[in-house]
Amino acid sequence: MAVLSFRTAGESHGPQMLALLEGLPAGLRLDQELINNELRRRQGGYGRSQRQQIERDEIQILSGWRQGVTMGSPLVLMVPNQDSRLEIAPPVTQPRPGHADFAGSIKWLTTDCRTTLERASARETAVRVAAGAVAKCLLRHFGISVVGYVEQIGSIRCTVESSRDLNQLRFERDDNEVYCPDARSAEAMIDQIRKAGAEGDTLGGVIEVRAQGVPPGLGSCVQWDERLDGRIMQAVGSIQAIKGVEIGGGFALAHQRGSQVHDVIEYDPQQRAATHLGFVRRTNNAGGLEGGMTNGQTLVVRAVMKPISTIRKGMKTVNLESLEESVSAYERSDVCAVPAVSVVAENVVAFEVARVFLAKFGGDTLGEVTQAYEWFMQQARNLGVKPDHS
Ligand code: EPS
Repeated sequence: MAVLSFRTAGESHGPQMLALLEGLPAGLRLDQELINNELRRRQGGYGRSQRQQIERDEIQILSGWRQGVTMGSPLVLMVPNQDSRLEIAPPVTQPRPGHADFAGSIKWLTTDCRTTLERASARETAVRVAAGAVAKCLLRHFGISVVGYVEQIGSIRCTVESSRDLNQLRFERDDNEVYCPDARSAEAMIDQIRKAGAEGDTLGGVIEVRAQGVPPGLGSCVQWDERLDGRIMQAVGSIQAIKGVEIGGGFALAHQRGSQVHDVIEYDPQQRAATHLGFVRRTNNAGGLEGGMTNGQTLVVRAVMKPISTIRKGMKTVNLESLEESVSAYERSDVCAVPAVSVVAENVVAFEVARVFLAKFGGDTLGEVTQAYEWFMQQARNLGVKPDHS
């Protein structure tokens, strides 16, 4: 059995974006409507560019399934690009500060930033979302749900209490154009985006992802690259324009003492059936991860997105052909893509959870995975109650 993984291919203005995904067990029903819904949400959000009026992202699964069910073979996921014009797109010689344009042009020894920007583009996140949505088809089979939303845009920040019900959060998030679960903050965010756009500028923000129903013991403390916190930081930190990732209390923990930060452990036998096995943590500063392993509490991941680097009013740069002072290139741009990034982060976190889930419970068929999961949960529930858990 291959480890659950995916790689992507495709250019922003090429014919399509692609992902090759492998490591799923056979027998898993893939829900195209679920996948397409995530793709639609990623295209949306207040502040998106005219490009999203051209694109109509819909998944095509080219291999690895039959009659709607996985076969244990690699999946090829394809999202066509409607704005496909790679061969005729003009060169770009004025690198945008903050974009991959400059560093990539030096790296590939060219004065044409298009060599870099076509692949660096956040268009690639369409297929990352598709891969994550496929992973969600597995997770929901085991009662795991993942929700991402916007917490801050520009200077407008809303606080989402840790006790909020995830379904309620999702419902309120889906009720406005910035995917923020607080309606009043959402209005103020929209206002800020409108103002930034009118001034030819862009805005960043903060997104949060929560995953509930995740069993304890996923990931590992044994090797650095098996620690789930590290894997999540890599997966989320590699999303275009992300500049920081936090788990649980994150950077705010620096200001407090250990006794204030760590989540005390209690036990309530009435709650043994839940994924946290009756071990109650009244706070969740750890964000569901201790020692690189899930502890049965809700996973909490936060990330900051810098403001988009394609700016209508332009920024000072150098023309790579003439080496003269110039203004950064502009064709069109999102004013704010923080709502879209909340969808991307939700789906990449889902993928990482599915990866460690299958690392622990993996098998060739969904039946084997289910059996391994149920056996483990049963043993874990008996910890302390029934001494022999080997
Ligand atoms: C992007 C630049 C823009 C965005 C694109 C990401 O593309 P274009 O240059 O065609 O206007 O629209 O995002 C998407 C196409 C998308 O689907 O998210 C960039 O430079 O990263």
